Amino acid sequence: MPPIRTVDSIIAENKVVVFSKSFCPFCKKVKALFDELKVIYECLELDLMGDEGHILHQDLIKKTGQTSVPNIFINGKHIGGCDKTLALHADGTLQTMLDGTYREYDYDLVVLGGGSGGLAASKEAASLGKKVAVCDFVTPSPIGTTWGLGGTCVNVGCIPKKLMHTASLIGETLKDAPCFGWEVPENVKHDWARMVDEIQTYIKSLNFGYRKTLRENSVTYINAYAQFCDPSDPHKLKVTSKSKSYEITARKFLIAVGGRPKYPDIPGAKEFGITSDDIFSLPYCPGKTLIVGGSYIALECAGFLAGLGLDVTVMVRSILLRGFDQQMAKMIGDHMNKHGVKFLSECVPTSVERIEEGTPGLLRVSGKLKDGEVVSGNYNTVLFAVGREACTKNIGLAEIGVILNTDNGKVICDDEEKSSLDHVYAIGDVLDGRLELTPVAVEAGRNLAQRLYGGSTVRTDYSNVPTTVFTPLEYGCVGMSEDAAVALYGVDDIEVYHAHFQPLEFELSKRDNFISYAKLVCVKSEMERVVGFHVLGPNAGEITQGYALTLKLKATKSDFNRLIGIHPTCAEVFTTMNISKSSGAALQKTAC
Ligand code: FAD
Ligand code: NA7
Repeated sequence: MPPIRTVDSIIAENKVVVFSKSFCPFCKKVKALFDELKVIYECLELDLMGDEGHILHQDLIKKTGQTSVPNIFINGKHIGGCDKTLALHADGTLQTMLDGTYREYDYDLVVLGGGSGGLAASKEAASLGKKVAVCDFVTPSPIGTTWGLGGTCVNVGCIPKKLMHTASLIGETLKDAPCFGWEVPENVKHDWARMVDEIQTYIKSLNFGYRKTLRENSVTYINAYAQFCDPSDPHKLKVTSKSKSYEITARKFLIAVGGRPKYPDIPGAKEFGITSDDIFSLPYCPGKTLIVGGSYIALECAGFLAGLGLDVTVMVRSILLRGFDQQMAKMIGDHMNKHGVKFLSECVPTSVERIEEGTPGLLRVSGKLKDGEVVSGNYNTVLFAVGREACTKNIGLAEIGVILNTDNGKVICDDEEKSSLDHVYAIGDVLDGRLELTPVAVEAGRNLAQRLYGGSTVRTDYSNVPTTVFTPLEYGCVGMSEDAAVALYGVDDIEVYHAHFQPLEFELSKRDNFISYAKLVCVKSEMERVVGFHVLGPNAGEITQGYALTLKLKATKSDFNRLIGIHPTCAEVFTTMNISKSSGAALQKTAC
């Protein structure tokens, strides 16, 4: 009689064991995987082993609690069934188990940064059964502003920005209200402190909601600053909270630390200036404000501050909205100027001095024009919007071997957000060469988690991402600027259809008469495929979101022509545009 085999004796004698049934498709899948990986394994087809098979199966159930097959062991460690094995293969763990380099970690995944991208990725990974932690820590701004969980968008970006933009639009609507029969008292005043208080209360409710959702999704929230601390162990992280410092390990890391505003290197900038990190919680009205910078954060802040009735000047080094369609950028600048925003063009700041204490106090700002002329002015507040820098300094990434772009400190990754280290990934604002937008970070985070742990192969499609600049007259766009399309296809292959339109809601007050504008940039040689969509007008974001799909689906101008509009809306202008730039015909003016 041969000695009676037990599950324990079999797994002790063999590195890899598959308890299988010959007809089971899941068993076949696992065996095929091991064959493909050229793994030598002991396979026991329990259904073909008579009584011994039955006894072994009962023994297996007792040992593992698992009734189904396949039931897999590697180096004596119980792995589980088919799904578990495939998932371990997908995230690279199976290989480490097979080649003997397997190591137990505190977490499967640690995410550095609890912003838009980090939160999305961590919840998705946890929902796929992984042990996940998120480290999030807000370093106070130079004037001491700090905030809660959720990152830039929720605390010092999209959310408070759009709410302040809304506050300013309400002011505009109040001016129109008498034309609609409302009796509005004269000298209606805006209360800055009340607005900030309401916005901050709302944001705190969002911070609370994020903490709750992490708990509900079994993601560990570590309110601490995370740094790789040991170049010889790239799986180890030091986390430093307000009260203690300790180390954790993880199989994989996701860098989602975002960015923070830059300051120009001039005297007084950090001592007396503020940035978008401070404006949304500023407890006092900023008063007469100088905004330095010509990009979208500068213009949006200038727009809502002016809309709230403040005296606003924008100091622009070169052009407005670099990277955006320059015809649209000029229209935005002209519109803002008409509404009282002053522009100090081709000028850079050289110093900021305090000349009066107070909240807001008084500052003297000096600057230099392009021709060398020195200018200066007094302002209550100076807000710098001169770009953002990736939060990758001092977190030990380069030391563990992660390659960063030396110009901007961002993490260089492949098309699957993997860095130069196999177990380190990056998404969101810190990922080099991608758009800095919340939905982009969220999509990348979800897709990455699905690929790492859910067997997905879907990559994030970074093309044709719609966006909106929330200036007083909003600007929405998707696809290429006219300038970029001409550069790529050549001027002869581009046709632009355009129209000015008047939103119905502006008609009674005759506000911004026919300033709103729409254009489609089309490639002639591709049956006038639309490669650029641009709209300047109320609710441009809402309009652009819907039409963005048409660019994804490669719509042509004739598709737009065949689409029936919704009347009376601003969006319908895109269904009726028939004047092309090349025709030289007088610009169409459409009332909605
Ligand atoms: P973040 O949201 O920045 O999150 C990173 C988190 O990591 C932060 O909480 C940070 O404190 C933390 N962190 C950093 N280093 C560490 C560390 N070492 N350890 C632990 N934690 C760390 N996008 C839009 O789509 N629409 C808009 O209208 C819009 N408006 C904006 C307006 C403004 C004023 C700004 C500044 C940005 C705006 N954005 C907008 C951009 C959007 O906010 C960002 O693209 C988005 O927040 C990026 O998400 P993220 O996850 O990459 O990083
Ligand atoms: P951007 O988009 O990087 O733009 C920075 C702006 O600031 C741009 O107009 C620059 O002018 C200007 N700038 C840069 N440095 C200076 C100095 N030293 N002095 C004066 N002006 C300067 O930054 P934002 O802050 O608007 O937004 C950053 C990102 O955050 C953005 O991509 C969003 O998605 C989220 P330039 O055109 O270079 O002459």
